[in-house]
Amino acid sequence: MKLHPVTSKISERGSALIAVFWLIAILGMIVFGGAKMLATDSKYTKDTRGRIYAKRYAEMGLAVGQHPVITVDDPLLHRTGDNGGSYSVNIVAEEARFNINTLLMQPDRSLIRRLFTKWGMKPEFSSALIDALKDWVDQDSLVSLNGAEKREYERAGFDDMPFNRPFKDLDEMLFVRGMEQVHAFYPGWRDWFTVHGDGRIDVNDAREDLISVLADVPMERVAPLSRFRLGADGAKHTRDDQKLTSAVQVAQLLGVFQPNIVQQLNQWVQFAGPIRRVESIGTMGDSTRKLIVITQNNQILWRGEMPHHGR
Ligand SMILES: [Ca+2]
Ligand SMILES: [Ca+2]
Repeated sequence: MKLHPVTSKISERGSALIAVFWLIAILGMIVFGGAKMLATDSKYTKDTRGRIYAKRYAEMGLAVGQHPVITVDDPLLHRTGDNGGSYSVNIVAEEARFNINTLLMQPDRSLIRRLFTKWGMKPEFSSALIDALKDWVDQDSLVSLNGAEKREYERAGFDDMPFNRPFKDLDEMLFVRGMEQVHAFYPGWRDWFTVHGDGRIDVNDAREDLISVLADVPMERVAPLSRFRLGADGAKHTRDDQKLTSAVQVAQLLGVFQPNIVQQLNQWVQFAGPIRRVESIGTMGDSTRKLIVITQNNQILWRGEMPHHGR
């Protein structure tokens, strides 16, 4: 007997959801057997256990978030366990970030300069850092005005640097001269960047301050675009969210009408980036762990842990 196509689709989703529930139940049993915190445990034991269980919760969230039938508004993405631990999963387009390699390939440096100014960098420091980043990724060994190539790194005691190729991992950026200082005064720098995608920003998932930098408008001008995306309930990742679909629409919501800026936006934005970023935050007591998987067509591009900055 052949099932009616619609029925078959619904039952497929239904059984996939049951599979997810099973997954949670099984993980729960494996992970949390004997997880009880004892009143007699020392603070050290509690902290260690908290970190381990926070990570396990985060792993559970990742497993759920990677499931193909999960949608961004699914309540399964946020759960609290019997022992007080919890996970919360956020699914966004990886393209909601600036591709650092694309950014450095632009002959026009105004965008990256605006970004560093936003972070509070002084102009001289920003210029030197941009030069050093550029020297790191370009193939040649010709040092830019305030940059750093092989000789500069050797003098500082580092061999085999720069890599003279695009960044493959954000952590590689930390090798670049000047990035250590950036990391010290602004540990959240990673949240702005990616090394994946074609460099166009997915404006449906991009944060407000990034859009403000991208379009060179003050933060308050981004508010109408934010309200549009959130839908009538004013909440993110709910059924009534609305999708931006064109650069002209983005320009109108931001109140920018100069043809050159609309043109620039056209070149820099997209609306449904194909790379998925699943971020899972697990908590247990005072411990918080953030695990991330970046996937494209069910292939894992990157997987790892990142510091959680409370965003
Ligand atoms: Ca170079
Ligand atoms: Ca909404």
